[in-house]
Amino acid sequence: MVRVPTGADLLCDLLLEHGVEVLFGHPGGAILPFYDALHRKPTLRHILMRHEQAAAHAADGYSRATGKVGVCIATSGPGATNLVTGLATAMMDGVPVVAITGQVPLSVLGTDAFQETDIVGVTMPVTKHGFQINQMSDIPKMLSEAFSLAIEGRPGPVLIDFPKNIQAGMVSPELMTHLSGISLKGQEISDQKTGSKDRKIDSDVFQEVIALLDKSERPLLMVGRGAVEAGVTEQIRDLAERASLPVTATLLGLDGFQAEHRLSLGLPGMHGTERANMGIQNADLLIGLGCRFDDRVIGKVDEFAPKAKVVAFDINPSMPGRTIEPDIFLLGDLKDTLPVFAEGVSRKTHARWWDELKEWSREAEPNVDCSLKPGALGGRQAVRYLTRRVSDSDGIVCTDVGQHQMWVAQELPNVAPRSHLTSGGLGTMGYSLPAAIGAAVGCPERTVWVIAGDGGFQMNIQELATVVQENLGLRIAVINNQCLGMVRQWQESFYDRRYSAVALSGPNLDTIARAYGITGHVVDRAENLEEVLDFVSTEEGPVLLDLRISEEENVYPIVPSGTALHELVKGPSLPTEA
Ligand SMILES: Cc1ncc(C[n+]2csc(CCOP(=O)(O)OP(=O)(O)O)c2C)c(N)n1
Repeated sequence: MVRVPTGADLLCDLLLEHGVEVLFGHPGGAILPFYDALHRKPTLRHILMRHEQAAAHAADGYSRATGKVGVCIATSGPGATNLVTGLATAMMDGVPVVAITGQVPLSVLGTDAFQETDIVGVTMPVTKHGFQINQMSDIPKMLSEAFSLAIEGRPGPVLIDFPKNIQAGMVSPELMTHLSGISLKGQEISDQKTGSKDRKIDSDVFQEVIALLDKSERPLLMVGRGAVEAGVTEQIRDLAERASLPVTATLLGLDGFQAEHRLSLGLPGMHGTERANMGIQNADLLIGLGCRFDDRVIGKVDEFAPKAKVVAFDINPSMPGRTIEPDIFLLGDLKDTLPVFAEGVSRKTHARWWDELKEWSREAEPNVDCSLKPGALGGRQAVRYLTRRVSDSDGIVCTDVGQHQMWVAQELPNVAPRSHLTSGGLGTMGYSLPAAIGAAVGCPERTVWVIAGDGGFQMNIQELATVVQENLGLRIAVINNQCLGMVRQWQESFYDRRYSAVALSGPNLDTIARAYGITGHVVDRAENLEEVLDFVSTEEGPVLLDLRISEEENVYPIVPSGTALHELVKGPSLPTEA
């Protein structure tokens, strides 16, 4: 007997047609018909996450690592609301994610039914759009629109709320016939992403920018995640090399420009290098490529790049005026705009500018000794050797939020695009482990590393079970300072050492790892680090390193809030001589 497909079957088929291979989710009552349909679709892989927040982060990590749209699934009510932080994280960083939530049947919608939440309303500010399916015929159209919207312009999350009765309802023969005439191939969707060909490119503006660069004596490029998302990192390197342009890559653009390239100035902003920050403050032309000039990058807004004309290439029409007003704004996908600009750029050496830049340190903390001579393990030291392993393994690194995140940003050597995953805009603790799950599922051939703080790691620690169940060979390193390090640092520096609610006691992560069936190692001495890293690098994984460091180490440089980039504090103030 031929089985009449349900709305949920139809959704599964359409997901496959859109090129979806994997979903990250957690089931529940209002999404059961969908999970039942999934049971009939073995080609659609489902990863059972232990928490819906983690499902959203995993979809986000999958997308950042692969360049495809990540998909997450949750039930109605608490399942759906648990997605919110993950969606907000993806929204802030421009990551294309489609979230599908179960909803109570239409017949009881609006009655405070069991597990009913207006999730489209709740997520409105943290998604590009939310759809609620109201009838069977909405399914193909809304799914198609959701996938288009997620990748169109500045990418971001889109939500589809799917009432249970429509999931379970039968698709009419008329709708089936109608659908068989429509092609919804994923290819068409990805074509739309590059489909800005009919956007008029105003060549006068490009000529103006080219002329500005030609005249400029102290130019500087700032690369953001937009460049990674647009896939133009090689063109940026060629452009920079041709005109000897200094390049600073933001936290989310770190994998958009090789850190060890001779033209790299390092990270800009709050924990940026002296060379990058002083470069920005002294540049006469600053060209942003797919970066949104966020407050952590620009410091005191009125004193940001005071000598520079600022040019911003961005896909988001609402970028100008949010934090800064660029002198010239070039709206469009970098894929389209960068070649037009790059074509007109001529060869230069900017030798004098480079002499000036080299006076400022490229290293974050040049005076910190990171050699592995016997002694207590340090945070920067641990991160330096870990990130080398990431680079040597051509790996992907996912970080959490806090001091360790900044050490990674400062220490990360060359990595390929889509290899540094972190929550930059929202700064979401708990991001790293689930994002790494998404990355490992999307890129099974690559080594995926997690570098987390002990605070953030515990926010999604339950996902160790997912790692084991899915047999993902993650290398997990927890930089364990037994406290909420970054908050402690701020309390030390800006609240006169009044430490409030920052001490974390336990748990023993090594024992926790073992409870999940993961090998754990504790390192607290510098001289033991390399040996353990050698072991970890050759292990199949998963493996967890509990790297114990002092709680007192701070991240430098720092541009204190409300100050300008040139007011960066280079290191702890040295004790005054008696
Ligand atoms: C979900 C969430 N809650 C709170 C914060 C505020 N916050 C920022 S950094 C930080 C401390 C992080 O501590 P830990 O994870 O141990 O990392 P460390 O700074 O020690 O490297 C906190 C609480 C946040 N960013 N995200």
